[in-house]
Amino acid sequence: MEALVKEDPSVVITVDCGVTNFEEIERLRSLNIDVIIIDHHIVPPRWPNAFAIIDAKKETETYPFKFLCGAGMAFKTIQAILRKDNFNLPEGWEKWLLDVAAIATVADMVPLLDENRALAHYGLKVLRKTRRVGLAALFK
Ligand SMILES: [Mn+2]
Repeated sequence: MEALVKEDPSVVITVDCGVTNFEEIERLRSLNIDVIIIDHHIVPPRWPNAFAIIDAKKETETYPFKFLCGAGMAFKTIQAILRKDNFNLPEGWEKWLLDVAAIATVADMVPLLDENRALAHYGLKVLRKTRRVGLAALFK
């Protein structure tokens, strides 16, 4: 938290945490830092006062698949953003993020069904070609 605040960000995006981090989110708000929470944990009865909460388990959430891991949720968020503005990236560019989404899906032990199965399946294909040095070493 101290290292984060020193960076003087205007926005903080959490992945795989945040829905229960009331104290940290209040601190960031007090410093005029917007917080966007991307989480897959069950939203408690009282929600943190974040700028936005993206959580498949939120009661009002209509997205049909409820079991994405945090990185899976982040991947879906990136897909949604790219549908609004592709930032001049080639179509389908986001597939190169699937290696990370696949590792997170397996490591977070979410059920390997439906979209999670697709993320893991195609993510392993991307992992074979990954340019991330650490992941390539791990994959070997
Ligand atoms: Mn998780």
